[in-house]
Amino acid sequence: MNTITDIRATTIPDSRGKPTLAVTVIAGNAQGTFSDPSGASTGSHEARELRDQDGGEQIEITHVEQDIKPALLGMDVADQSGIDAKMIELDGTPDKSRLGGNALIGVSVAAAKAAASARGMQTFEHLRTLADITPSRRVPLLYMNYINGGKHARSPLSFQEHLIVPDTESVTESLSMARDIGAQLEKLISEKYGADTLATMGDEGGYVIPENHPSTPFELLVNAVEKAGYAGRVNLATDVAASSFFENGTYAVGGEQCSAERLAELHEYLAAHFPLLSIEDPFEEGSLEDFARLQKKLPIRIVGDDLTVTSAARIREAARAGAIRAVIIKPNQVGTLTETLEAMRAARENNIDCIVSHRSGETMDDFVADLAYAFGCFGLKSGAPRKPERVVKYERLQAISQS
Ligand code: 2PG
Ligand code: MG
Repeated sequence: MNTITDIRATTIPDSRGKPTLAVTVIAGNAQGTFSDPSGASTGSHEARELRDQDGGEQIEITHVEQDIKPALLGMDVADQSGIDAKMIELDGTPDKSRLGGNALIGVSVAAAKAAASARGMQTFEHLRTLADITPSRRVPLLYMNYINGGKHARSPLSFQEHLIVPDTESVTESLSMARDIGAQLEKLISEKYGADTLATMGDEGGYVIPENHPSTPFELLVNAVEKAGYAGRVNLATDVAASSFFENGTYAVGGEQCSAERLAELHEYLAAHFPLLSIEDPFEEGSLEDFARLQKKLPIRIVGDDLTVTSAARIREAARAGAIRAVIIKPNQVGTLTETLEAMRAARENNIDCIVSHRSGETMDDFVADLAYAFGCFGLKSGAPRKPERVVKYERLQAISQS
């Protein structure tokens, strides 16, 4: 048994320049570090993050080193469920607001990495010993967000993400297709809006265009795919993140206010005219019935993110309603690795595919690639491969899926 001998925390800047927590768990000669990501379009049921606005990141360091560490010292670092249960008990709130979801997930994932290292395993190999989850495919598809909107960009586009998803098992091929498509897209954007437009980059590395019509980004992506010579080999996807433009019962799309029915018609139009593989959060997070109505109409995957917040209970509820066929998995939404794995199991037991995701605020940590690969998830969503904190995750997936 490798017992936990020390836990250390510090803060580092995330990709938006805000301080975020990096936690190291030490077990004798082995150690693991996890640097927390942070969302901007967060679901209201996510684990509560305690950050600078709550009184300084110092609070988070204190929670890790003074509250959590004494409770975990001497525990078996490979006892993931025991470690997570102890932290949940110590926190004692339903939304992890006393110690902070970011403190808990930092320790939780760092412990898993330390355990992998103590056992002489790769992180994904160790993860497979923690849970039995039915795979969707051998290697996850890459979900790459090439045109940013919503809260991730200063853009008039309401939808948050417009993604390309190359239809291949090879990560190397997927990345090289993305590069070619990106080059064509750059030309198209520059011709249409002027070269200056290229200077702005969204949080996730995508282009930002001065356009508010919801179909324009998909038209640009289809054109870029064709010009790059990959027609028929690349699907598109979108994360609508509809909660972010929902106010007083209506949605603000393309400069107009529209009802849920009108927005549903728009989704149906987009699904009929573009090769869409999935639509994430097509309605605000409280609209389970609207999700279900759309999922019943469309043959493609409706995806829960703000709706389901990596919670096994909420995923089961969405499954019962027939509301989704895929779900976003973000460990920091729920706050521990054990609960993340429970959410993934709940999804697969209900034939719902998992898409493991980064956050819009990221670090150089590549754990999500191991998580997505370990359990044969349907997708890995990590932005456009144009920013180092996004690329590092795709490169990790490339390395482990070839080994
Ligand atoms: C999302 C994510 C990641 P954020 O909505 O899926 O792309 O954004 O991290 O801001 O919640
Ligand atoms: Mg989302």
